[in-house]
Amino acid sequence: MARYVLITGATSGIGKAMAYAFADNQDYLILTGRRVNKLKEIQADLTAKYGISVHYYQMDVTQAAEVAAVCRQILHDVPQIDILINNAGLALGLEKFHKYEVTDMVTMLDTNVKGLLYVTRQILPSMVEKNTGHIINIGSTAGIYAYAGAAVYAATKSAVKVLSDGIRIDTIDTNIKVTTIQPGIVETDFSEVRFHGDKERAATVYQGIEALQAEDIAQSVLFVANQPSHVQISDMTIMATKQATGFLIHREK
Ligand code: NDP
Ligand code: 8X3
Repeated sequence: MARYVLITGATSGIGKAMAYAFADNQDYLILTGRRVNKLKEIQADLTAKYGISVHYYQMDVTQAAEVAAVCRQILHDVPQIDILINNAGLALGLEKFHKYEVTDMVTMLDTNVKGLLYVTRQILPSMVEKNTGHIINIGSTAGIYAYAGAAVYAATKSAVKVLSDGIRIDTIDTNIKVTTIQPGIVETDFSEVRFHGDKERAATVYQGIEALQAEDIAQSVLFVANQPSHVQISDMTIMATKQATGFLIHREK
């Protein structure tokens, strides 16, 4: 039976790839992000290709009041959210802590941690009420292994993992599942965003290594979401083959 899948940050990269993977699985989609033109394009394409129901909403996860209003609207427009994928996130900068732009640090916390809290706090009560649902949070290998110049990004992804664990404990007497997905290096717009639009510098991140692609993560998430009701995958870490920790990567010259 088709499920209603809400994805935050569905305009590009892993979020967009997940939209296509779940659409191919004949699930219904609720796509959110800030760039509404992208959401509109993706909705049109998915509807044409897969003939499924796709709703989209502009939603900046850093804005608590906006998140509350949009989530209320979503819960009014669709019967329920079966799967919530907290994917919206970013790194900004790669710099020693004592030199870091404070605004970049705060934006990462606001997006990766507070954004996840705002959305989940709005959606989870309806799952508890229906005694069913699955929350899938996109963490990172950075949440396991801190690396140079990324103390705050790593801390936000560590928080994602611990929040997932805490929510799993708080919903233990329900049929709700909670999963943290921890990808390693994935070739998306992530590095371009991190380096404030510097495409050349962003490209160097993926040189000499066959990085993961957004579709690889999407297929892993679909696998996690398609387990029988008694199977809860709590955590999944996915690295490139030539990657051993968050930042230990073997590059071919
Ligand atoms: P992209 O930059 O391609 O995608 C990021 C998505 O997050 C976009 O859709 C963007 O949408 C959305 N987003 C960012 N800020 C906000 C906001 N304030 N409100 C709503 N949406 C927002 O990168 P990825 O696909 O790689 O990143 C997706 C997730 O995966 C992130 O949480 C990232 O930390 C995580 N990750 C990425 C890895 C990688 O190597 N690429 C590895 C491990 C984890 P819009 O700008 O339209 O709002
Ligand atoms: C994003 C990938 O390389 O910054 O989480 O850990 S990395």
